[in-house]
Amino acid sequence: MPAMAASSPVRETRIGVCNLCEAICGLALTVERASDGSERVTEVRGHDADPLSRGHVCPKAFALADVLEDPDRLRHPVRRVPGPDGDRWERLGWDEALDLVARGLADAVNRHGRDALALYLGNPNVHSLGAMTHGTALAGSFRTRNKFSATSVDQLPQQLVARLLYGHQLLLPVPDLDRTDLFVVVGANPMASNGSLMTAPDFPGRLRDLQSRGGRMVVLDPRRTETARRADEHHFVRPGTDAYLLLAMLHVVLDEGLATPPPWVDGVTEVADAVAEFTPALAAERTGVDAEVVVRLARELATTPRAVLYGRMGVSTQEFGTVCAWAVQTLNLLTGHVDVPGGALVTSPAVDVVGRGIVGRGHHGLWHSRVRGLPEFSGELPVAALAEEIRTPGDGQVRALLTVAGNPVSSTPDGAGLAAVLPDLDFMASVDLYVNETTRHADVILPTTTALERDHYDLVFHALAVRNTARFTPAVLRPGPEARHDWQVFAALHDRVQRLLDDPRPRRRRWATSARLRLSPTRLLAVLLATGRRTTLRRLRRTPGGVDLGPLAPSFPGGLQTRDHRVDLAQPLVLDELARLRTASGPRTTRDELLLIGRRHQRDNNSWLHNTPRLTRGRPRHHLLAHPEDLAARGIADGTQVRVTSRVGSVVVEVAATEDVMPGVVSLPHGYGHAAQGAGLTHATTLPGVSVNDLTDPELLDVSGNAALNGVPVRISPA
Ligand SMILES: Nc1nc2c(c(=O)[nH]1)N[C@H]1C(S)=C(S)[C@@H](COP(=O)(O)OP(=O)(O)OC[C@H]3O[C@@H](n4cnc5c(=O)[nH]c(N)nc54)[C@H](O)[C@@H]3O)O[C@H]1N2
Ligand SMILES: Nc1nc2c(c(=O)[nH]1)N[C@H]1C(S)=C(S)[C@@H](COP(=O)(O)OP(=O)(O)OC[C@H]3O[C@@H](n4cnc5c(=O)[nH]c(N)nc54)[C@H](O)[C@@H]3O)O[C@H]1N2
Ligand code: SF4
Ligand SMILES: [Mo]
Repeated sequence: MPAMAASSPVRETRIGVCNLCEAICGLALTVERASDGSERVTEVRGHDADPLSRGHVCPKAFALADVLEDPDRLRHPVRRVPGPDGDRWERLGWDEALDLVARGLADAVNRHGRDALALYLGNPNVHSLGAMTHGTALAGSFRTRNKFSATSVDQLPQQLVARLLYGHQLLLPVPDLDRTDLFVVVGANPMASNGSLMTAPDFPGRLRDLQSRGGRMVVLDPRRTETARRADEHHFVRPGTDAYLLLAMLHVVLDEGLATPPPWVDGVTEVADAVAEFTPALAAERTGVDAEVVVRLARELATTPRAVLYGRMGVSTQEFGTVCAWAVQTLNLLTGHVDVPGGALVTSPAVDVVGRGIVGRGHHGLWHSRVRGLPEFSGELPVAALAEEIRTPGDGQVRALLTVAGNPVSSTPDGAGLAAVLPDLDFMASVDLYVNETTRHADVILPTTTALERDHYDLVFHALAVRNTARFTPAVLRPGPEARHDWQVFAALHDRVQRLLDDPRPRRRRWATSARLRLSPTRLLAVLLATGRRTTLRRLRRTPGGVDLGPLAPSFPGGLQTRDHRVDLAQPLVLDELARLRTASGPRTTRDELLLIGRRHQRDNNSWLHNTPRLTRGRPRHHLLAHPEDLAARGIADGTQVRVTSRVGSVVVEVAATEDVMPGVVSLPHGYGHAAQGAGLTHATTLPGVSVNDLTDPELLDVSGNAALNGVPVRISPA
């Protein structure tokens, strides 16, 4: 290294990855090293040579650098010390903190049994290699039935349907965006979200390509979203009624003899019988979409050789989410668009988490929650049941809680109700970077390194991407001497808790887990890659931008995970739901009620990063959006404060009149309302807005147990 004048910092470019959303964009970061050896990120750009993201980034990528320097971020473990003027956070050393947490968790189990300990795993867990390799092992070692995660406020119906139809909860065909000619989007806003269960970095660019090759995008959404604006066709759908629309499309396809299912699909006659009553006329009455449009869309989907239907949050977090998820797959299957280029195909990732059984197939309803009898899915209970499991006395009552990278007070239905019962716990600990609306109730918070300080390989989103690629990104920055990686925290907690339990796991299993958790995620990854034989860690280290493994390719029926390598559409759970839907009258609203839906913005990221100035400046975006007619009918003026009331709660927020929402619909973004719940973030607590989940209802669930966060009946009045 050449000698440098002490005053001139050294700059170099390092390849990293953004782990904030499912697009997993490759980054080229400028890192500046000062003469004292300290390093900081001074610039974040997209990495042009990345075979998947091709240079794309969105404004959120810069927040990764902001997090590193954020004074609000916890850099060492802390203990909450209650005082007369509120809580104080006292610094702890790692050993002391880990001992305290292990003691608190083990005590609850020793005194009250395993189910007395609840876990909540938040969204960023899926975006961390260490959480996937080590966190899941720690969670399993507790053997509690009270395991919860963000899955049941998100994609649970889609995982359940994947399990039922394709034999594995993660075997989900991904829209072949780069080759399709007709992309029908129901309840998703990829222009803002950059895709979900469809890793599609640079969605805007891929859409431009689609449209310039003569392809079309059709959007069905109660709001004229950023995606709807770019669509060739957009139709308003009444929230929570999509099942009628999708089933009517199936009706048309089957009735008009347009079905061309592959030979490995069974149950077509049962489906034809089951959808016979779901006519386009009924769909029009319930959804607000013209019957001719429903018929035409069904015909276009069936007759366009390269076409695909795609549904996401809007259709999974609603009362008939499982029916919607099933209908989306069934429409794609019956119109011959599954497992063909330009339709929807499953990936063949370098680490095949599905085929190699790294993630289990999934199961549903093997046991039920104690209080409300809600079904488990793959060992997790619906998070809508968490508060009542803490609140309700009796055998199996939750007495201790561990949250990892999550914020359920802000992100799950009746968050305020959950916040109200957290202080009743005997003990609570959180693994998190911040004091947030949830972790502020913890006795101890254990902060871990951030994304840019740890090695990353995406075990989940390569498996859900529009193209097969593989990419290993070594840590961009060296963590500080006091920092711990999440996997180190998980390994330490495993060993300490097992030592303290009166009834630990059998010694052989304990030792095996302990030994495995001592290996770093990168060592484990090397083994997974080597045995997967598509590439090696050594090759990935040589090409930090990632290697291209080609477009998605057909793999069914061999690749199906069902026992007989066939797909049975006639699933009893779904057929029972159709019977329930037949007698339902649509969303249960009275005349003065409106239906509340959610909203994501390109510069929001669920409930965090609201303290980074770069993402929060600009036009406020926390408003309740409402149609001018609905406001006029209630004597409410644009821009004024309104009271929004649901069965569970009430909030006051500014309203913005817009014809971008369907009449009868109002919209609030989630992840706001930091001031009300007193998060420890400096800027966020001054950010206006309310938490939409103070209105959403833990009683409104889909059959899978997923929360119906969309289509919540509310009333609004001048505040
Ligand atoms: N009404 C309504 N509610 C919703 C939704 C909606 O559309 N409408 N969306 C739902 C969806 S899809 C999701 S995924 C959930 C998300 O819900 P959650 O997962 O509960 O919440 P997040 O806001 O993602 O919170 C992530 C937390 O993890 C911390 N964190 C970030 N990175 C790391 C890390 O590397 N290590 C550790 N230890 N911590 C980290 C952050 O500081 C933050 O506190 O919200 C759901 N809630
Ligand atoms: N910028 C940004 N990107 C993100 C995130 C983020 O917070 N910010 N979060 C990430 C996460 S965790 C996820 S899960 C994904 C989600 O990705 P998406 O599903 O694409 O995101 P949403 O914005 O929730 O889109 C849901 C759409 O459904 C519509 N909708 C609501 N109710 C109904 C209904 O009843 N019927 C129909 N047809 N539509 C309805 C809403 O108006 C909205 O446009 O985004 C990811 N990407
Ligand atoms: S789209 Fe934005 S937030 Fe998502 S991975 Fe890419 S840069 Fe990060
Ligand atoms: Mo999500």
